[in-house]
Amino acid sequence: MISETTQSNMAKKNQTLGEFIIENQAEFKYSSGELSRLINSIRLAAKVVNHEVNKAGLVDIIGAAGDTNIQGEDQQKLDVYANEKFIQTLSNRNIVCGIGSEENDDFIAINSLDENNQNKYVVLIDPLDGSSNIDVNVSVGTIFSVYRRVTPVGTPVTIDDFLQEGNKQVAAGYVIYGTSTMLVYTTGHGVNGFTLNPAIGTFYLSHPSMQFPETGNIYSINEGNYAHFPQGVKSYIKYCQEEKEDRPYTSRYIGSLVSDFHRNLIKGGIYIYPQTSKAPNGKLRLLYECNPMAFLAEQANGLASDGFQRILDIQPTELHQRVPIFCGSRKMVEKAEEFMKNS
Ligand code: AHM
Ligand code: MG
Repeated sequence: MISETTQSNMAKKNQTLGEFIIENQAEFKYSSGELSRLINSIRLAAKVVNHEVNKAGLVDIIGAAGDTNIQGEDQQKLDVYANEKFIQTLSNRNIVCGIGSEENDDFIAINSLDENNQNKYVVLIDPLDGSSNIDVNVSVGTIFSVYRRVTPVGTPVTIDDFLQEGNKQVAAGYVIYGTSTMLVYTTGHGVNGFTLNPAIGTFYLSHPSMQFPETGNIYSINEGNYAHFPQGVKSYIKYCQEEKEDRPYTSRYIGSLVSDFHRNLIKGGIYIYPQTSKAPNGKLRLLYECNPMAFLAEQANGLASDGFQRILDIQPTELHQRVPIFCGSRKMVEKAEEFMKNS
């Protein structure tokens, strides 16, 4: 269900992200301004990372990872750089009480010994997803997810604050560093997309109330793994390729979750990273990739499943847990689930 407030934003296409955050602050039920400050920090870190990502093609000129550049600064791998920037931005501003990152083995407790730390939120982040695409100038993304802590405010965060079901998320989103840089996010009141004007460093509301088309004609899966897929996925792929009604569908796979998801969100489609005989839980991480994308998908009238159950209802047992994912246009995900159940 999209709220009236969100619908009213349809008319405000040239609104900046900053204005949008302030205007919609009240939509959030614990509206203390903390969540707004958090989204603001992500916006800032996204701009910094975007600047660096855009220079990636100049690597032969300014130096590769491990080199020292002309100013005497060490060049870092971009995923390490992005990780540092997001963590720095969120912790320096004293906005969250804990951060979990796909790049770090363990979670980080912020100001864990400071009883005055009244922050209520933890963030889980994949700072640069699909980073192998950087070397070939293909879009990559940042994915983030926000939860309200479950342990008492003012005490150090524990693993329980991070191992929450996805349906407890209070916000989630991604930044796509593509032909344009966009920040797409939800606080549980629909999904809105903002495009960066790089000349002035401002994000504008360009895609209000984003919705997955109910069905589509794109399927996105790494078919190179076909031999290792479960029978249900093999049969669904054959269904997509059949000459019938609106099929065959088109196959599109960038290998960058954020980009594949974003295209399917706009055009209609399904993204699948299933379990395989080599990777029985699939590849993607529940907390850093699947849950935030699932929250966005449902808020945009789509679905996200592990083939049998809703992603958002899975109880996580570990920080870096992997799960299979089937995500996108509602009817397509339902169809794929049907094949999984019947196989
Ligand atoms: P990463 O977190 O190591 O970057 O891996 C995640 C990426 C996703 O963006 C993408 O959809 C998937 O891995 C591609 O995997 P594969 O190359 O196995 O198809
Ligand atoms: Mg990743």
